[in-house]
Amino acid sequence: MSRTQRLSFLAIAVVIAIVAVVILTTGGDDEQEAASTGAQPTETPTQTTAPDETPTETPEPTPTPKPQPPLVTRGEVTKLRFEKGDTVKFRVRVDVADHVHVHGYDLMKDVEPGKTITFSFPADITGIFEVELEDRGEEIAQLRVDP
Ligand SMILES: [Cu+2]
Repeated sequence: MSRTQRLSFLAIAVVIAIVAVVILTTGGDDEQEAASTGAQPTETPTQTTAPDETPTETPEPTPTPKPQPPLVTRGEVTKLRFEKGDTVKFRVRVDVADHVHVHGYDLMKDVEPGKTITFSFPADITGIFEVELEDRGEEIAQLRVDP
């Protein structure tokens, strides 16, 4: 009988183990479903991986502000120096409405108070030129183009 009892215990233990495994497995499935439900949000972070590419593009615009052309304002004569063949590029922001006149190149642009305008043109004339607020006759920058 003792062997039979041991066999019975073994059988019971096996059954319990099987049941436990089944329950755990079923529970595991539920968790996996929950996990797969969570896997959808996990796909969202995967989409975040795509936006990660966007932040990768974001550093590209970030360097763009770095090479911002020099900003010319009133109060001091900004020295702008380029070499022939360069692209002369600078910005102007003043607190008055006027016309910005680049002598030598004879370029003129209207400027509004507080608004930034940008000049960009090829440095094909060497020399030192005045950049002025035309109406005021006020020099705001000195453009120098070396050979
Ligand atoms: Cu002028």
